[in-house]
Amino acid sequence: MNIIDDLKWRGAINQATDLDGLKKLTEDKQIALYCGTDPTGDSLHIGHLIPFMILKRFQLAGHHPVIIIGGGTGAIGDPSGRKTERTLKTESQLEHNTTALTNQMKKLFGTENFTIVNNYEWLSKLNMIEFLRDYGKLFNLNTMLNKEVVASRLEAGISFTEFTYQILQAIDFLHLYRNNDVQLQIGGSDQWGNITSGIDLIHKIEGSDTEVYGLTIPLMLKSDGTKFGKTAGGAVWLDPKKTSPYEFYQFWINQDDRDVVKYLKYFTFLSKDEIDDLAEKVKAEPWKREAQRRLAEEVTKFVHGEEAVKEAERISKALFSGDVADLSVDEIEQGFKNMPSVDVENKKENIVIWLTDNGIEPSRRQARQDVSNGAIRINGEKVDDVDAEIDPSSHFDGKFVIVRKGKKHYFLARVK
Ligand code: 485
Repeated sequence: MNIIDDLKWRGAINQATDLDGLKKLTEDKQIALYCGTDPTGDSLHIGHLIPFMILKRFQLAGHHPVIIIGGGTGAIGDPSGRKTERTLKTESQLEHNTTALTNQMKKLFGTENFTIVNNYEWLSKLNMIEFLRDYGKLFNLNTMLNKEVVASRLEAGISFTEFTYQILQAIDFLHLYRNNDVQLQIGGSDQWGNITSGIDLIHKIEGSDTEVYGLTIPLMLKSDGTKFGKTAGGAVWLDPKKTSPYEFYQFWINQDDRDVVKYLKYFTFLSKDEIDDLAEKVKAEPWKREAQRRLAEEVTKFVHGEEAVKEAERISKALFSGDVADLSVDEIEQGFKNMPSVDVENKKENIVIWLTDNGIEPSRRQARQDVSNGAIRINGEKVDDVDAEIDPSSHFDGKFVIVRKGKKHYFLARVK
């Protein structure tokens, strides 16, 4: 399937300057295309992933992706999609974030047939007279004021700095057109104004028949109306230190039946046939959650690698079955991050006293009852003798005791 038809089928196209022209161009030759991101943070989150996965789809189809990390534009701040003025980032913040983002991108795109550049390189060299004469003169104030991003901010106010942002992004597109043969820019729907600014600039400088295109991707919506990509703990990050691979995997496996097919189309490289097949399974046997499992596997594999998928599956299985004895210390840290935990002394103690004194059971009576009913498991083993002793140093390098009450309730005791 042609890449543009594939994107249409995936529902991944919001606005485009000339889709038929772009389809023809991508059929005729391998193109270079780009997407930019500003170093406002030191990790991407899954909201960013959509445009970058589309770049990846182009790469897999033989085209050449270019990524801009906006060290220059990030020093200014894109007003798109924001109601208020940004606080400027310091130079050292921008540098730190640029390095972190560059490393993440290299993990996703490899080194072959892929270019990553920082627009600080060329934007920082512009002097003001040149900026105003060579570029400023080509931007019509009315057109700039009419861009949705600016128009929506006029009442609350927008600084000259942020107002100028669209010119900088336009200069980037021109720079990449000239130096890297880039003919297409993609981005989220909030980037439409900036992308079309670039196309207008290229047409003015390079001639109106210059073949360049723009395409935006729709905002991801969830069927329950809540914001996509957020959990109770905040955004879902690609940095494994911010969102562990297990949490990442859990995020995908917990998606609603109503959303899962849409996400398979956006976040996996599975073919139409494979996704149609999974869609059938969501209808026929939703309780098996096969589509969700496949989604979690595929996205986790893309972002964190095959090993991380196995680890996440091992943790999920252990927590579900209760056979936690073989988990590693690192797997316990990941799997129990959002479960209740208590700090305990490294001291042997009777189980009833230990459970009560550490606040896992509300009273000795309740503790005794749960233990004798067989509802308590310690480190995966059922303990139903009220006289049993707990030795916190016996498992997991003496770091943890895992308590399970009933089928579902886990507590992590961290040994002091
Ligand atoms: O030449 C460019 C320089 C900078 C940018 C793009 C091209 C970044 C862009 N202005 C921007 O602010 N992007 C956002 C970011 O960096 O967080 C988000 C967009 C989103 C999607 C994502 O980047 O809000 O729609 O494009 C990749």
